Amino acid sequence: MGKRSLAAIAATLMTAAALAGCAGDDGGDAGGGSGKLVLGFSQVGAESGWRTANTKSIQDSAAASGVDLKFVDAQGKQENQIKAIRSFITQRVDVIAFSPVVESGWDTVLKEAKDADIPVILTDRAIDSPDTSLYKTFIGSDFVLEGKKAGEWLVKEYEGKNDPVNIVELQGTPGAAPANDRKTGFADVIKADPKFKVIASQTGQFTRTDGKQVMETFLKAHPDIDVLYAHNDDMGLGAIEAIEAAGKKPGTDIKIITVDAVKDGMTALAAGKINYIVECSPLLGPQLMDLAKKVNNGEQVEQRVLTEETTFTPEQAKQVLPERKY
Ligand code: GYE
Repeated sequence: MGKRSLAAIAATLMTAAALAGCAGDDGGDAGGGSGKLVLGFSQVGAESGWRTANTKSIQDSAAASGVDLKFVDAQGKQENQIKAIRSFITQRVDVIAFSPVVESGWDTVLKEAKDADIPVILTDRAIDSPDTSLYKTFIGSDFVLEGKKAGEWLVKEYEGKNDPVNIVELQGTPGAAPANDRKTGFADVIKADPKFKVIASQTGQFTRTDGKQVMETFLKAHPDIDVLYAHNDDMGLGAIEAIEAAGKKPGTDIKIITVDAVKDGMTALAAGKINYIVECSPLLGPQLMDLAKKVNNGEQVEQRVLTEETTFTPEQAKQVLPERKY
């Protein structure tokens, strides 16, 4: 076949692909024929201030960018997320995005989405499947790095001191990427100095209620806690209530490090009740809409899209609090 006819075939194919892309769906009717991109999104739940801000960001950006968002709240249950993904496949949405409650157990349902030719975007949390063809891209934070930043602050804070430092840890939801990774990153940094001892570590489910309850049991069992490392602000805030109820001063008697930097956390930081916060941005909406449009058009996207984050001391929290939106 000559070069010219090959080029002609290629051009025809490209036009066909472009037309399919412009239509915004591949013959399905999930959008009710509106021509809008239909995005099925399965959210973890409403466990924290971070999650509330993340949901708002996704809903607001969908509205602003003309995306028809089918939003389903999994109420913290993987089985609900699997059900939601299956229903998105049946509805033939254009793109599926979800924030996996836990890291494992996704291969079967994601193969179903792949067989149905519906691209999947992992949002905020990763999965542990080695088969990266099951999703187009993963947008979110580097949770190991967040744990490391928490550990680095601690190492600096106790520099030059030799007494043992008794640490208690409130972990996130068992099996969730941010719980696994924030634990690993922190442990990696503090293991360099044997004076740092994690004397208790338990899940507080990323919620205020559980954070408070678990901290109460920690306080009863260990009269000598120096530091609390909580995998998110909400658990730290719950723990502050328990510490105060036990007659101790949070931030002074017990130093506190958390992750997220939502408004309530930043307020406690500015007040000196938390000593350091590692930021994790929930504002993933605009980038998610952009990626959804690109994958729907068959454009190449990066396998990993990282969000940019910083850290906050009480002084820095005071400065940024007035403009903090979430
Ligand atoms: O840090 C926590 C939330 O997955 C990054 O989930 C998210 C975490 C966040 O419940 O507050």
